[in-house]
Amino acid sequence: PQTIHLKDYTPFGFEAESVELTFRLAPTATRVLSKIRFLPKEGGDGRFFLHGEDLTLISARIDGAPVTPRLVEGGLEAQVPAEPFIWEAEVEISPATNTALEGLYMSPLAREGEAPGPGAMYCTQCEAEGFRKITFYPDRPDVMSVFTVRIEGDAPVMLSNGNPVERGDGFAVWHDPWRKPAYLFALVAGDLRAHPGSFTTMSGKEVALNIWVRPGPDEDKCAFGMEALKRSMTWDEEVYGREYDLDVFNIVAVDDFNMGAMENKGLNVFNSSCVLASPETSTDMNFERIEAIIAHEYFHNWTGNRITCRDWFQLCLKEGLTVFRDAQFTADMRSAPVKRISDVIALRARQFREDNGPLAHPVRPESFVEINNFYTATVYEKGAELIGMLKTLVGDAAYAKALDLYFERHDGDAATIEDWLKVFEDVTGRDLAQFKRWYAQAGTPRLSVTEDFKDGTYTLHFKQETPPTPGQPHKAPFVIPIAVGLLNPNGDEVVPTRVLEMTQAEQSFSFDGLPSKPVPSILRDFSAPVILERASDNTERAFLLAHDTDPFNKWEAGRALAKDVLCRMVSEGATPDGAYLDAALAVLRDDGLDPAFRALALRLPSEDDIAQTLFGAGITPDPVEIHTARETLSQALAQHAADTLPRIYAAMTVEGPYRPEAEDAGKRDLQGTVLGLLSRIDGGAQAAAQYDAAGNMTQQLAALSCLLMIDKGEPELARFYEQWKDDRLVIDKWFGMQALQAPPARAAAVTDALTRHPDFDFRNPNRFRATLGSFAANAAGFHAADGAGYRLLADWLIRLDPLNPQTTARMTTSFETWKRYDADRQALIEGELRRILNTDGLSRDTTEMVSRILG
Ligand code: BAL
Ligand code: ZN
Repeated sequence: PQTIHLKDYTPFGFEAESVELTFRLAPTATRVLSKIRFLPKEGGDGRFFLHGEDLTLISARIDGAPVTPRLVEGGLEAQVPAEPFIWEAEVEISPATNTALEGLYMSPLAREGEAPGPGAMYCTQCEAEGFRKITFYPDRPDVMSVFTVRIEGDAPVMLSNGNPVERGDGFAVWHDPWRKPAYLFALVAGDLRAHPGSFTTMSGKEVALNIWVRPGPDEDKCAFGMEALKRSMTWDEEVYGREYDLDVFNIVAVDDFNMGAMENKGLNVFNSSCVLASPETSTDMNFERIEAIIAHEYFHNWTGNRITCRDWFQLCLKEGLTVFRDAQFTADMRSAPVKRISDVIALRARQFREDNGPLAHPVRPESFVEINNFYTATVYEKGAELIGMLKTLVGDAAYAKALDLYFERHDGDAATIEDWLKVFEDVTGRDLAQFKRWYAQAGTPRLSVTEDFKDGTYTLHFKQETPPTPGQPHKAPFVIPIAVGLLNPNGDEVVPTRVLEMTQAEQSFSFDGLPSKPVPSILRDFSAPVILERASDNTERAFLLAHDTDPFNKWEAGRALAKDVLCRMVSEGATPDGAYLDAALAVLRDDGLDPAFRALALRLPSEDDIAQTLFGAGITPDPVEIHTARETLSQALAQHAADTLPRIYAAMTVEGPYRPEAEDAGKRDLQGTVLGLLSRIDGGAQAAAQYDAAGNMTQQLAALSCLLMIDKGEPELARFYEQWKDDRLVIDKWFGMQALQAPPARAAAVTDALTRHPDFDFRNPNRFRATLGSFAANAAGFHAADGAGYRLLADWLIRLDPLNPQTTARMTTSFETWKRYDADRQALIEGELRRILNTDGLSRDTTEMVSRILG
């Protein structure tokens, strides 16, 4: 397959002034007619190439005269006039058999060889390169045009981007006045019901809002999403001054979707798991995630749609910024420290893992084979961290000015990272050349620090080092904003937070006039995505856990303590550490702390996190031993806190009807954590009682999870299935928790049995991820020494690949950590990776991923 390089970027030689599309919908023979006015650009090379995949060309015309274009790899070429001209084409496509879920497809997927059911809807997904499966087109984000779309068919609801123009018997016409790239095109048609709403923008314009779902129980699950949308619209006006720009904003929920959601202009399409919510069927975590994703997609209207990307190498331009904006929104709606801590946990679990393995790549990659493989934690989450660092470095006021300038200068553009950084340079006068390295160099910097104290002066000596990553053996130093505060030994803060700007490979910073040697709190609020290395001891960690005024570092101290204890239990056979147990108990009992914070502080580092840490310290991790150590420490904490658990459990009971608000959710979270500990000493009695009494999914699922954790819960699992068998999103949870929580020795067998369940449709990405993805996250089960887990996952990846390459390729990342493990496990994994790679007809997506993982 062909590798595409950033350095080879050349503009398209033609403007697409206007696009008219007509869809004549039919499940296996949809006709798409396109009429596009192209203008040759000055200095263009005149080569007229249009992308196209899986299309049957029926006819083509230029300025009304029939032409026969040359069909070439990935599209077509034609001789065109040197003057503006009209290109017309008619193609045929088959949405009903499109299981890849890119381009135009139908959901629910029809059974093989059968026609789609009467409730099936037409739906599109065009980012990144799905539009070329709809018609021949310059399918690249820097080609922007004004689209008019006519949909012909018998569906009661037919939607596209922009504003509705006309609706008649068997047709609907939509016009989007905003120029956009083809990846933001969308069409939806089917028997859908609207949950309506409305919003008055800051300039007084009325916008009609709708969340569209299939008729039935989903209709009652839209209210929360609608309110979240309105909150997002208000927030973007108040915080970024961004107003919505169409008469309507539509969201559609679809069950078969490769991603979480998609920001198509005026017509967002959502994976139903990321928009539908009710207290009975959704957990607090689901509610929070739905609110964040609705905000994310809505915020893309400005950061992504009004200002888009010049090419796919610039993906982080819209994604990093939009993730940063949705995190700010969640922090404002809920608890800022809890949001920050949760984000850092996720960053370390996904991005640090990626950055420290064979798939490491820069936030702005320089080459790719398949762009779908670069919708990664690095582009998204590390991309957002870069925005956060930039804001820390320039300050809030300059950040706000730079954003205003960005919107003013680049509205309507397909922009680059250079454009983005230039607005900051112009506003602040800073040279950001060194900062730009964050976009170009992969890998997580290791920031080590030593200290000395003499005559009232305390000095921190920092050293940064970034390990080699694929294709990048040597790294130049980064600019690292290091937020530091100092505490007196009595626990008072003696120096409040100050941002040190490190630019050299080694650099020292001093603080004068101190009465005694302070305790440092370094990298407050996780001010940079680095691994901080500092010789510390558990006394100091316990001190910071008790006294740090920075909530992030307070939590971080507890986490470092737990991690140290767990790593010593695994590598030295140590027993659970008394200092840790005392510190954890103190947090549990501290009613002055936010319950959500306490829940986070009591959660032990994940097994994967411990494996990564041990590997970083030169120790080969054994997943089963790590699992055992984590279980042992949890058990010890349960016994240590036994007298306190019932009081906290009772105190965290939320009275009154369910509300998804952060305050109530935090209490339920802590109650769930306590229930986990209680279950280890009461044999699951309290969990069984909670299961029976639960009036919402958060408590029902928490109780079931506790029972599974102690290898009980068979009857509850059966009852759960009976209760929810008609709700596919809840049944995803049922699949997921069994695969995730199966005891390691049985995990592969349990998962294998789940894949034989009549409800396991592996073509549905949510079900596939819920089952196989959860299994791969069951670290000790997946890495069972006999290799059964590796074999099971590889079998299913090989099976899914011909139907859905995108989801298959994404799931190969379960193998990305393979080089951490012992020689036997490495050999087993390598065998499976080679088996996948040698599969006849393997997709470009999966071929690229597996080749990169193998290295
Ligand atoms: N643009 C793909 C989905 C998202 O990041 O919003
Ligand atoms: Zn996004």
